[in-house]
Amino acid sequence: MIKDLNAALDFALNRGFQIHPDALKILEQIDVKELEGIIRQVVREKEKQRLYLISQEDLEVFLGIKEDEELEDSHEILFDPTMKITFAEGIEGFNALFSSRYAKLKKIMSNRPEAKMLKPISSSISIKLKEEVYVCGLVSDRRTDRNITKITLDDPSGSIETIVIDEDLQKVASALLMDQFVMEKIVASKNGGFIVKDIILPDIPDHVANRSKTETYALFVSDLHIGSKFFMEKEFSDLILWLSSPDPVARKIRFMVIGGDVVDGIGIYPNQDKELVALDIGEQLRLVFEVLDRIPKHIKVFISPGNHDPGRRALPQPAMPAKYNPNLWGRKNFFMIGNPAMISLNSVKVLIFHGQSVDDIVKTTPGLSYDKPSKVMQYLLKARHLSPIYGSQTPLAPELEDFMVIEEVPDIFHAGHVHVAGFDLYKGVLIVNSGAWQSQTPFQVGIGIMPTSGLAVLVNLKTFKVYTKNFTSN
Ligand code: D5M
Ligand code: FE
Ligand code: ZN
Repeated sequence: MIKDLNAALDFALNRGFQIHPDALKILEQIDVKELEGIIRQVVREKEKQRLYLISQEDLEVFLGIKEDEELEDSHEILFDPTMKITFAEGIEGFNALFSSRYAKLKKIMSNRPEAKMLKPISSSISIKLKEEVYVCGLVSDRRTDRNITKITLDDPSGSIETIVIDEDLQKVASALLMDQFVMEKIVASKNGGFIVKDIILPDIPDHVANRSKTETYALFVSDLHIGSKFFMEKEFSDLILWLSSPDPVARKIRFMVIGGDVVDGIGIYPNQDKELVALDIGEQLRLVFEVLDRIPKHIKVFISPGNHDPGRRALPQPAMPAKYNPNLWGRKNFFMIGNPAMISLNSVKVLIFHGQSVDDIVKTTPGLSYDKPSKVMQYLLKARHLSPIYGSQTPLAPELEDFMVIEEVPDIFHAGHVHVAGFDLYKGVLIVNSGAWQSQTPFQVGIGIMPTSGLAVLVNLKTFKVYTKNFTSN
């Protein structure tokens, strides 16, 4: 017995480990047949952490003989569009949508000191020469001719064309998105035009994030694309297995957020059927449940849809309908929510948005690209809107209220969609793009997108430290 113990210990000692006498006492109790396997696994875990002492606690945690510290796991769904969607029709709906956008963003802007000098556009048109005023509205036109940029703003009272001459301001102007809300300081010039002196975005103030009292972790994933030949079934299954392992981080996970594109869907892009393993949405969702059902029940899972998921395409999207997947709706620790949604995890406010609008923004904005999705997400925070551009690739529904306005500043802003992971801290808000669990598709090969696939993103909700764990073999 002692001989076997010594042989097993040699494995650790030869790798530079020390073993605490209290740990030794535990090891002496263990069945010899299992001893070597246990020591090898503990050594592997500790080497990853670069800690070379095996303590009593390590073994207690590994063997599951120690109770976990009390980890708080309270949640609240603060905003979910599912029950608010009205399916308003036609032009009337869009008028209401844009009035709502204007009103909500003007209210956000009214916290700024300049807002005291705001004037409706209709009365700004008759300001005296050299008089300065502030106007705000939605960008309805932007054009650059030679050295000047012209921006047209609309508010409920009217429309005004303004002229940007200053070089630095032109840079700001060139990044403005169509239908985005801005405030401008303007002055009337001699020839009857209005010269822009300043461009102010709603933006977020410096933010002190809410934190969890305990070191509870949240796992962020998106873009599984289950049903696609390129869904990384092995890697994702390994992730789910790991959730039940004795790994000290895995043991602290109480929340999992899935940010859309859970399935690959049907008829989402031309000739998609050639890249599918399941040709029916019900079958794809059956596979989803088969995979997610293995998540341990002490983890609360929040499932939000993306552009590949069933429900409706236009934003905001309702939660995936129960008719396709009653099991997902029935599971006690699963929460089916819409896109976007805001949830609270131990008081930490998490804004979940699949990220469809990133495509339109990257296309029209100099300096933003697919390889830095967190910078695009930062721009959304500055615009205080998740999908400003109307009439491009991202469909917006003619709701009576604009649910895409970022009314409340989140503590964590999570998106996916572009299949490239990225993190950032902007004014105290943690920005997370969680990559994908789908390997590079032929389409992505064609346009040169190298996805970040198989990377689990974990956030310690007390410290806001981000951890990643790579589940691919390379
Ligand atoms: O989108 C994944 C990423 O790939 C996202 O940035 C859009 C881009 N994408 C995907 N399909 C197309 C087509 N057909 N045209 C242009 N861009 C595309 P996902 O939502 O996972 O499909
Ligand atoms: Fe996707
Ligand atoms: Zn997507």
